[in-house]
Amino acid sequence: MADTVADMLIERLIHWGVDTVFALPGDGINGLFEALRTRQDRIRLVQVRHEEAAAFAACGYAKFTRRLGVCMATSGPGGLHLLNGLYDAKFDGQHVLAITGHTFHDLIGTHYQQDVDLDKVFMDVAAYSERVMGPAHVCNVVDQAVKTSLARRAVSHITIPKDIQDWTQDGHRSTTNIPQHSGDLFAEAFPLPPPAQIRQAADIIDTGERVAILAGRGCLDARNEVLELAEKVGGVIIKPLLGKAVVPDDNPYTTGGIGLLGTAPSQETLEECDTLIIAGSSFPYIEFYPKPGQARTVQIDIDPVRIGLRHPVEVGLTGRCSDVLRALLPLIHQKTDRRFLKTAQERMRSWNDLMEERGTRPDMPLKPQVVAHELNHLLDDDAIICCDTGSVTTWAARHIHMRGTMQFSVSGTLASMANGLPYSIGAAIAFPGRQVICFAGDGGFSMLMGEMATLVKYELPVKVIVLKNNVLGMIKWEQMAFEGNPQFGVQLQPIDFTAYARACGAAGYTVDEPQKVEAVLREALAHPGPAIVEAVVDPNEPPLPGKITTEQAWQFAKSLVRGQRDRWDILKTVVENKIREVI
Ligand SMILES: Cc1ncc(C[n+]2csc(CCOP(=O)(O)OP(=O)(O)O)c2C)c(N)n1
Ligand SMILES: [Mg+2]
Repeated sequence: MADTVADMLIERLIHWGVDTVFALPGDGINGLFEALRTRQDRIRLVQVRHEEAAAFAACGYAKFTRRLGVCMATSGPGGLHLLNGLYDAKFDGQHVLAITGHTFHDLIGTHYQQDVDLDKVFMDVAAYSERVMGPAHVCNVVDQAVKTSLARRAVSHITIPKDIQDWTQDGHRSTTNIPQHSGDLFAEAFPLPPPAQIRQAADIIDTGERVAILAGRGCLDARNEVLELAEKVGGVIIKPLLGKAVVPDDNPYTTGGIGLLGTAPSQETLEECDTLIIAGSSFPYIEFYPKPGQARTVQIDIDPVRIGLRHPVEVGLTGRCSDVLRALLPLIHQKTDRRFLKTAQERMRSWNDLMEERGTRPDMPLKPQVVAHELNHLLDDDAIICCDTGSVTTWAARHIHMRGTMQFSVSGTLASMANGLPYSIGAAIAFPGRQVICFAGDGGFSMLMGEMATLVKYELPVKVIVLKNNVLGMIKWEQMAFEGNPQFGVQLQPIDFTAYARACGAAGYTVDEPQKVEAVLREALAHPGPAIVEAVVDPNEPPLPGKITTEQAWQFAKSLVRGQRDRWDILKTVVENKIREVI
């Protein structure tokens, strides 16, 4: 039988090295599914329960493997469901290809069923979005979509009307569309700034006395170069969350994270530096950068558009962080003054003591930090941590420490809930044998919890740690500490996640006592299949910033006065936290 458009598309993807597609079927993509069915030995379908999870899984897969992530959804609602996961990929600069179906080519625009022009809908999220018009078109479009995604670290989208997927005849090839003219070669760009610019950057760094290095996700493959830079300049490495795995957390040159969920020493380092090197980061929270004028700044980024995005920059170096740093390092003089670094290290010692104290609290109700802290000790040196969005992110950011070849990700710039579980599907599919952890709140987890069945179906031994506080905790604290309002609309109807895990065919564990956390986690981690650990934690534990501002304290007090219903419990928890910090 002659190849169909769908066959040609899947063949071309295989040609490009794609071996996994995250998808959920529908009548708009039955042609494509048939092409997948007949090529199961070369390309794997991972069937999810919700298309949003397919897109998140593709994004997680791309983040952890650096390969193209591919997801597929049917026409209309299926494609629309992909959107949030695709925006996550767009925002965090991940190469993801989405393939969708459309209604019959000759009924488009007639209010026919599922007649959504997804190529138009996806125009904002995708750097490339095209509708395949026939057999002679498909190869050209696939090649451009793949190349655009890889080159721009972006989302691409291809939609194909359902009947066209089955077409085999090529009666309408235009004469100029010479068969096989489109090439499947991706020639990656390796830009390097001109030597004079690198020299200029080196001079700025040389004159600095207090150097801070903000090392983001663009440095994930530049650990040695970043460490060498820090060593040479006696600098302090600060890691925005997407760059958490750039250097291990116990490295003496780093003060860990930054932002509301970061450490106080990182914030103080940025407040006091006279020179800032932003490397591969678009860390969004502008208020945490040095005040404009305070520090001379050099920025390295693969995307020139990002230079000077958040902070005024004196010299911008466009290129990969590893390449640019390798060119820059020989020009930088070794500094002998270690005072700035030493101060940061001393602060880090007390910060770590504080975290140790917070993470080992014997109090009831169980503190969420205790769960993250205990988990940290039990993780493999190559574990992959997929963190969801909420106050859980704070606990993971502060208590889960990177070491060895561990990888860590969150929905960074989109900061979407529900990414954690699908990311872990992408990670576990890509790395069988590696420990994969999903660390989520009860709100984020319940959004896409149907994907537990996906873990079971594909025997993915992901361990899902759900911090159950029966509240959209992060928002509760925002309402109080940023707005000065009593909490509203944040309470969650409790779910028995352990019973749910078992209902899906996974193992379920529950823990609500600090003394039992280690044993329960140990047992769960040793379980050969997927499992949920439901940790019932204190809903009144605030994810306070490393350094609380007077404005936040004031708003917080105001919300309590205005009728916050757990005010006494909250006050008690906050006051206890503060007292512990002082003692
Ligand atoms: C898709 C989506 N909806 C809403 C939000 C706003 N939001 C951020 S964190 C959060 C609460 C998360 O609650 P939960 O998962 O229970 O974690 P917790 O904060 O309680 O630890 C909400 C609603 C978001 N970031 N993403
Ligand atoms: Mg919660």
